Amino acid sequence: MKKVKSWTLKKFKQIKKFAKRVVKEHLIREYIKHNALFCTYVLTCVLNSTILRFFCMHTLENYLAIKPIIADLAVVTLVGAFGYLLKPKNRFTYFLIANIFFTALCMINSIYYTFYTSFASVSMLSLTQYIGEVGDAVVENVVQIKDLIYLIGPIILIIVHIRLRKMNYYKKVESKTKRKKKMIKTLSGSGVLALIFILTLTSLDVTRFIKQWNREYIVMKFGIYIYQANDVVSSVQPKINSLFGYDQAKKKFNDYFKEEKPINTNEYTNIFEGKNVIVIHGESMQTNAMGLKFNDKEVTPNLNKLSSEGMYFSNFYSQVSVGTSSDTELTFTTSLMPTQSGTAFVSYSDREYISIPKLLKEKGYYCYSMHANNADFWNRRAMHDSLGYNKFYSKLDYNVTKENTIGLGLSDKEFFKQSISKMQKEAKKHDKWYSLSIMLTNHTPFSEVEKYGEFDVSLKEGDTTYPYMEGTKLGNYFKSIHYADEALGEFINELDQAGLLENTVVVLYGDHDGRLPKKDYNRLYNYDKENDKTLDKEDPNYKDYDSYQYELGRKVPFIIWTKDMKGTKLNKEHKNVMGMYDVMPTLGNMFGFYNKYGLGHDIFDIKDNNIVVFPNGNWVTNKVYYNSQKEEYLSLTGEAISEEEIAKNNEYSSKLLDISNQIIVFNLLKQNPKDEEGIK
Ligand code: GP9
Ligand code: MN
Repeated sequence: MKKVKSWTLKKFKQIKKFAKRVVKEHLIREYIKHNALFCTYVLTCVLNSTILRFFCMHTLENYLAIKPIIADLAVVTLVGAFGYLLKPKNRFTYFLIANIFFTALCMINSIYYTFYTSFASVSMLSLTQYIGEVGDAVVENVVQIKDLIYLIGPIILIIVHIRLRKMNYYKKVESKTKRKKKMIKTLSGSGVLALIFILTLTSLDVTRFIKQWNREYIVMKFGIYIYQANDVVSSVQPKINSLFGYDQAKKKFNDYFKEEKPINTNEYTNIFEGKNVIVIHGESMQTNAMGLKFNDKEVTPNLNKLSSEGMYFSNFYSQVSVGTSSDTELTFTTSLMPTQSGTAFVSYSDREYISIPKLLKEKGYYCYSMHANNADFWNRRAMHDSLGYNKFYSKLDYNVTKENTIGLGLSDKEFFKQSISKMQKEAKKHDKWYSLSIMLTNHTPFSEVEKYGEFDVSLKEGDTTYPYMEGTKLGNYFKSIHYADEALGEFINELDQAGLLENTVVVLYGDHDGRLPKKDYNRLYNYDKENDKTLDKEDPNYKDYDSYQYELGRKVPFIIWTKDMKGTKLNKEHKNVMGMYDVMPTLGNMFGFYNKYGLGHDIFDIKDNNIVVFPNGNWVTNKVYYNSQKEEYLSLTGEAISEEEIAKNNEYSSKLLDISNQIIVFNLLKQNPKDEEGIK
């Protein structure tokens, strides 16, 4: 301990001494003087990336951000360091090439941002037809004067170079060892900058960096250069994953789908054939909010109304992995599971998918999606195309202002309002149509409480008010979902007024749970109003909300509703366990389409024999919830569960997850004419 202390002290003294020298001997001035070209190169590259952020993201947080500047400095110095290996007279060419490269990155991203309000990705290069479209548009309308400002980098570098040449700066002779030393010193400087940068990162920064889906966030925190390097890695990774093991994967795939599944008919077969479809993607909508009331007011009156008037699947789970919203979209639309690494939307958008829109298109439908966020969030621009939507209305198609924004973007109420006219337009043009509306406001962290409108989550008894859920994250979630529910209610009314519900089926799902703290649920279910705390575990009224309750509480609503369903034989609650991957087969039976390679089941076919597999290997049936990490389970009926049943379901789950992953990674649904055993 003593040794460490004296070492630290010694180092500290050394740093202090060095700092004094830097000031006294004007070391910085000296360094710049002797490394003028390198310094110009570094500064102009960092200046360009800062200008890019300045033009693209107009937030105060961004203007004041120091993190991306440190990150850019680290990258640019790292690349520049190798220039020192060259003789002084050759260095200019090296720095100029590097500078032009970084300038080009900034320019491309600047142009891309003007067009798409997001940053460019190399994975887009594979979407050639799309590049063609973009290419024309770019030349015609998008290149603006501001995109040329980045040329200032190379221009300054050239001017400095000419001046230095006049001053005989390049005449100096440097030995090989000296050049090597300079390079190592510069590399160390870059290393120190990288270390400082890494120390400033939060866990949110790291997870978002790995997922690479929120490009603006990454550029804002990591700078454009690291963003682009990360983009290259995540675009190349799926290609590497699919290089080895194709034959084995194909064999497994053929074995898995060898047996022809009988297509059973039931009382729901073709009941909605030919009807229009309005799918509503309910951001973070959880079933447990539906049953709740605060001071006699329902948290979600409109969801409750739809569920009581329609077909309500109350034991329904989403099956998401790290791709959250996008994973649900994938599973809903294709009956496949999220991929084991990366996300299908970001990494595998160029694969072949059999999807609801594609199958409906074969039946004459026009399919479109609407989401008022950046089209590149979750790579939707590319993926909605792969999933077969004819059109994707995104942020650029909506009027988004500061006033009508909540949280991540356009408020749900405004989104729905602005969507109606688009839907009317499409309905006029097409006989049969399928639309998807992706909601946004009810998104974690649920913190813009003042914008959600009044919804009281305290406990009122007579004249006394107890804080109860006020000020908790779960309490804020209830306020937020209440807002989203209100927006939903308004949407249904507006659809009705616009005549869009006449021959239409509304399909609504919660995309995943709200990722809310377990301790808040404990407070919700065990509130001790006397001392504003959670009841003691020993208290006889204490209901333990353990990790199983938490998992089971992650259910999301799934509702199929039509204007005239109330009171008919379709108007029913269905309690059999069901997952997002069962939606496609279930709707397929009702609308008359079929996907042989779907992994779920028609719920009216499989009934109480269903199993919902989660991407982490957990699974749930009507009888048991199994936790694959702990290798433990909870019987849901009180009945004992046999080891054989657990083993059988485990085998089923791991096979299903494996096949699903391989279908996507190895692009096994792509029709290959040479492949006799392939899909026909
Ligand atoms: C992004 C929105 C939210 O556009 O759909 O995605 P999530 O964070 O829920 O995956
Ligand atoms: Mn979501």
